[in-house]
Amino acid sequence: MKEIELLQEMIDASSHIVFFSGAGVSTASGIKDFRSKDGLYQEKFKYPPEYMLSAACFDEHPEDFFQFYKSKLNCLEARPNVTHMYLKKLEDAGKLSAVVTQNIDGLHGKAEVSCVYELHGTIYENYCEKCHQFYPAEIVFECEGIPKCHCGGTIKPNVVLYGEMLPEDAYNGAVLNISKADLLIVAGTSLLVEPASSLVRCFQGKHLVIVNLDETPYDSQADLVIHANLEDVFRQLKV
Ligand code: CNA
Repeated sequence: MKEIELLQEMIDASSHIVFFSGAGVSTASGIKDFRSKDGLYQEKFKYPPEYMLSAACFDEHPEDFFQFYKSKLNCLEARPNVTHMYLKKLEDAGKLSAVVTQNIDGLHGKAEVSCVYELHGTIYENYCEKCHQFYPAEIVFECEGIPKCHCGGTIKPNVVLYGEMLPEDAYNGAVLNISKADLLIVAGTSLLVEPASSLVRCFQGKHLVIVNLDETPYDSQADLVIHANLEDVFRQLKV
């Protein structure tokens, strides 16, 4: 594919690459995304999915929130795929400055990429709302009903729910790295979730590349758009 050759040339010519990932990067690891044809938004739930994953639902209907969270977002068994592993090689070669991700599955970390900004938090961190005691993800996913701390408080996953702010450190790190990058590869994201998607506008470098199955609102601004499966693209790329 001609586009893959072009992307390879851009990677070869760049030394401060930032990779901005969304749920589509993890579908090859068996984790459903939200908005594609096999995504979670095609299923029927008690409330609309945006509400199921909102701070309002966590506060008003915690039973429903945790029922959804535990049945739909449990990806403890998932393993990194070819795209995650390519990024690890790119980092080892000194060419990748950072991964900025909207994913909460921890797969970039499992691939041992060290510079990862998790804009929407991670399922692997969970804290008691009352006493702030840390709990591992297994406790939350494997308990019955609402996960409770020994102090009686509710254990809250450290994932950003609709209606909540992005974590300041991750956001600032993302802005800094994207604004200094020479190549920004945006992959597996519909770019429909704000404020994460607007981070693309911080990019001032040479090449903006979008790799995604479906169209995104930023396609017209990119230097290269590849509408293809990420696995098919990244399997062919060299470091
Ligand atoms: P989204 O809106 O569901 O978009 C995913 C995009 O990926 C779609 O446009 C698809 O076309 C594309 N896509 C899916 N599979 C592939 C593939 N194999 N190759 C190429 N493209 C593919 O998800 P976003 O990440 O844009 O939305 C942000 C939400 C989704 C964040 O709040 C996440 O926390 C949330 N989310 C995360 C996960 C995860 O951590 N793995 C899973 C589901 C949802």
